[in-house]
Amino acid sequence: MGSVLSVNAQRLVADLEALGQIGRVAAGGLSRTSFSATDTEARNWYFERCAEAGLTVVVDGLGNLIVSSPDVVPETTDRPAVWSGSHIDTVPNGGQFDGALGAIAALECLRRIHEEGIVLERPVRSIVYTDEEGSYAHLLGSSALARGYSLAELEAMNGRDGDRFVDAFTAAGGNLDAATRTKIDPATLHATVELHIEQGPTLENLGHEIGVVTGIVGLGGGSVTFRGRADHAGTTPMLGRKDALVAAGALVVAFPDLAARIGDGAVITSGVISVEPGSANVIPELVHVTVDFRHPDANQLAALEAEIRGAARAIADQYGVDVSIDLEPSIPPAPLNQGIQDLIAAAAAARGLSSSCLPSGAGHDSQNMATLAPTGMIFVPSIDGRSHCPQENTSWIDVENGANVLLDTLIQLAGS
Ligand code: HGY
Ligand code: MN
Ligand code: MN
Repeated sequence: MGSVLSVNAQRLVADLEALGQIGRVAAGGLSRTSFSATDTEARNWYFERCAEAGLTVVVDGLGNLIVSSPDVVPETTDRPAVWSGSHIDTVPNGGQFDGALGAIAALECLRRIHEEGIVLERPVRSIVYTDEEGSYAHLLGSSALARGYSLAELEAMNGRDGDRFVDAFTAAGGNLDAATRTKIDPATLHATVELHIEQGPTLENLGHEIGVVTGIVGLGGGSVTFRGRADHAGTTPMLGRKDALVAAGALVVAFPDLAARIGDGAVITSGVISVEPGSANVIPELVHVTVDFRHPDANQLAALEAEIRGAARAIADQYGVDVSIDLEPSIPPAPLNQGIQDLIAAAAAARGLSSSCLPSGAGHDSQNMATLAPTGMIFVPSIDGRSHCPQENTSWIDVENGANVLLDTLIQLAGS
């Protein structure tokens, strides 16, 4: 039973524990938002692990890290490669497994293939995708690989904190010209596989060890800005005010009803609201509301976006304020490759692990990679189904099982 090769679990756990200390904040979680000093620190830590293992790293124009084993048999070097990876940026005060698990497990798989001198039919590469958490744009790094960004798009991009992408990116050493030349040729990819925590309760509730992901939710987002009129909080009668925050509040309170109109699977969230001028005794003039919305069906995702746009305009009229709606192009839902799902399920069974098929309500770089090559995802259980918070946790045995199933799947995909 089991595969000829397994991960070095002790090293994998040690790496995840070490990475889990980079960006630790007083609130108990991790803050490694993209292009921040802690994100850069984590990347440098990752570079050191690659150097230690004798692996070579290429950094693309938007900071995606693409790691290869230098001793791939020459005639296979140029064959379409098998990619595996995830992200090491986090949400503010996030957890230590979201993204990190898949990024480090992929590195561990490449290390094991490299150090055992396993000769495969095509290269295996370990990837770290930039800004998966969308500090600047949902799944920024893998979107850059799949569709690329124009300079105008990058220059118009603002972060969740209101800062400009170009400023953060160049301050972190990025080159804007290179950032517009990231789109890859799908012919260079054979397949991609990502290991990730489930970030929900399904596997734990079922008591299953491995999740075979069937598809990934479609997602859209951006911001809605209401512009009212700053006035004195004490002398301005309630009737006739142009209060941008009352309008913004009306939009956020409407989210449950808007989602209910679309039905099951529709979710809408606002995680950041900024208010200007931001004084208790001034009627808010300018309010930015972030919007994150999702649905597993592309048409329903578009319908959900239309509901949000319609509600924002109607509320602006109702409260006598102006509104501007700035949403990114939505990222379509992605069905995942059935053949790779079968490989994952077989690898789990061969190791005596229970598995079940399930969709992903979280967005992942794999939904962009699925537009380029056959793509699969492996989930492991999240304790209490928690994620995007300091309580995010996964048992080390589930980490090891997930990484071994990933290794088996990669060897199957690269070996044949
Ligand atoms: O938001 C998401 O679903 C992912 O964690 N970026
Ligand atoms: Mn993630
Ligand atoms: Mn996340």
